[in-house]
Amino acid sequence: TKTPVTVAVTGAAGNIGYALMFRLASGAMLGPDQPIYINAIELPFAMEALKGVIMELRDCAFPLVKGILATDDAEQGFENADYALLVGSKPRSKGQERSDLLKENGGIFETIGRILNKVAKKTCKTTVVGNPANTNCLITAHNAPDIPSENFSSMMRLDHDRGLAQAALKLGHDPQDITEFAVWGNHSATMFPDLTYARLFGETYRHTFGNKEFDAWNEKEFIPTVQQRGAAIIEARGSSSAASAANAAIAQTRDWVHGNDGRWLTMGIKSGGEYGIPEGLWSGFPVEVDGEGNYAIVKDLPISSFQEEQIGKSVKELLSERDAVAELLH
Ligand code: NAX
Repeated sequence: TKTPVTVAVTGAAGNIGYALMFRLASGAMLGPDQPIYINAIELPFAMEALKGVIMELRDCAFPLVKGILATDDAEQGFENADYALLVGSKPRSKGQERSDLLKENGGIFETIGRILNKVAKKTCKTTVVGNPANTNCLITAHNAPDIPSENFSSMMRLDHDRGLAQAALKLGHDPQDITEFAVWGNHSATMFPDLTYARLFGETYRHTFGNKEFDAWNEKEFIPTVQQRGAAIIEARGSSSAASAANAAIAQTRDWVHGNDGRWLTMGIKSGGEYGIPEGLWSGFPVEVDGEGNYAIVKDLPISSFQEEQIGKSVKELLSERDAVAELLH
């Protein structure tokens, strides 16, 4: 049997946390043969709610769970962590400026980065879910200089899976039938879900769709639907996506660790300047994973002027977010 690993989760008593904890404990993230310790980290005011979540978690009697820690002390929570899922973040309050929200959340992730650097394993893999996820991830990695920056990814998988699902639904196929799809840029309404290279059973998606009709549908329906999906869910459900976000956090981390049969994924990762995306930004890219914990950006893709324009819009937003938190990045 494998040695247990430690998974730290912040925001464990929140909406996403409530869906995430049980999937994690069931083995959906690290596999059915990997025992885990779960360290649930919350703010002091949410500790009572967290107690309830953990009572339920115990009541599932999951065989893989070897220990559960509930704490509002992040140093204790991240101690020896092998994986960190950073979900906890402050929602925008009424009338608050976006730049103030960025700074406030940036402060949270600055602290978490320092603590990870100090107490987590140097091999710890971190997935940032809390918004603005890409910029929060940049801040966390920046403040954890002893952990390789490749070990920090921001969650773009929900956007990826939303795109796959819409594209598949349109042609009456299964999401798994579509390959070579990815989302570029920021996890926000500026993201660019990109079907340019997508294939359906080897044939291009565009061709199967019908060359003539594709562009209009892509630009008027597909891209806006994926970009606005989060808002549409809030409108319909009365609160933001939680179970699908938890699923995406599990899926992104699982595929990063265990691989996924050569399919492209979207992960928010540090740019090395690829495809004109400025070095040091965390952006969505098409990536491939090797099943041993490594990923690489898909290389040498031809980029059209339409793609360049779409990617550019989102990159501009990422740059302005980075500017807004510049004081946390020295
Ligand atoms: P909730 O407000 O329900 O839960 C957040 C929880 O985090 C709360 O229980 C809060 O006490 C806790 N928390 C806040 N700061 C913390 C800290 N410093 N340490 C530990 N815990 C802390 O929000 P929820 O709906 O669960 O969403 C969580 C985050 O995910 C939000 O920032 C949200 O915007 C973001 N999302 C990101 C997505 C993505 O694709 N990257 C999609 C879904 C979601 O919108």
